[in-house]
Amino acid sequence: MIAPPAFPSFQCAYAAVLRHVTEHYEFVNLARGNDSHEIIGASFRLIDPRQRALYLTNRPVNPVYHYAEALWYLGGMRNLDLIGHYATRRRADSRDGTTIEGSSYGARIFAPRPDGAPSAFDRALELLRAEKDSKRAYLPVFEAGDLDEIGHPDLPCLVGLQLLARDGYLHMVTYMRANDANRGMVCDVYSFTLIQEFAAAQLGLRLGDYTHHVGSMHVGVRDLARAAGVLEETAADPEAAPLFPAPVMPRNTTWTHISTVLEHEELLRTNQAQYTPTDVAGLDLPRYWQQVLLLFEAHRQIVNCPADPIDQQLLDALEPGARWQIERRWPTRVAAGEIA
Ligand code: 5HM
Repeated sequence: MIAPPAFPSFQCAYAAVLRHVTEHYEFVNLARGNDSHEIIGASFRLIDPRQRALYLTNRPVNPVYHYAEALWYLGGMRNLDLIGHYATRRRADSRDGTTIEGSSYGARIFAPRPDGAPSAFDRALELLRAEKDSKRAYLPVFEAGDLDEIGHPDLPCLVGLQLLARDGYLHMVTYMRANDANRGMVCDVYSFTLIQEFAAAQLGLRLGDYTHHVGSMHVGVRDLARAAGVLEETAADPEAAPLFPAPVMPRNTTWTHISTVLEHEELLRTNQAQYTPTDVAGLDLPRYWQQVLLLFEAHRQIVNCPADPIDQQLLDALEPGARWQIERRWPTRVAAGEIA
């Protein structure tokens, strides 16, 4: 038995997966018109799951979407309102135009069950509090019923998450049936490691390792040029430390903080509120979560004030890593000459 290769950051793991799949793919997969280069069975481990962000010029990411997705999961939502606002492509996953059935993982993990029983997440935490060495704290996502309809537009790619408390650390293992290395994986690892960090805070444990196992790991043929750009950018130093330190979720983070962030997010999303950095600093939230609200405010400005650059005071109030990502993702929305 061999442990999966360990990486100091997701960025290193991401580049290694892209390199492996593009150079050593086993199959050309044509399922559902998404032609991809595929390997069967892929795993990696992150020794610092907080280092979940990419800082790559050739692969700009949307830091607002990252938090939106993680909060959508934590909120146990199926509804498109939040997720479809930050990524309109997610609307294509919906059949009825209002909900997402399969990839709304949060509804299967964090929402109370249909019979009113506590969520799988709450049960798993109870279990780990009762028997800290347990191997049973598994959060299932993929269900037998998901296979009932051939051609279903949105089947969960996540099979389940497992929490393992060992020696004061909370480790997590993710099991996925399929992962698009250049697209889904970037968001999945971000959200799942954030869920791990939240779970560790609830249990009063330190953040342990994150292990990611995938059945079909693939890179879309349409993304091969973009993957080549990432490999070129990371070739000189594949183990390079991330450009910025990772924000640390406070260990006193509670469900109340998550609800408060979601309430303010909705006000910003619907343009019912506009916040200055001073307004956000005055909210009863840890600085970590205030930073998340600053990102939602930046997005509010991007959507609602299309002719203006993002407010300079807001950019100045962002953590340097988030600011770097915003500047690369929306270079035309940053005042000329301001990109750091
Ligand atoms: O045909 P299939 O259902 O496997 O297509 C889903 C595609 O979205 C796959 O390429 C899968 O790897 C990717 N995906 C992902 O990587 C989808 C989701 C949503 O469930 C996800 N990660 N979270």
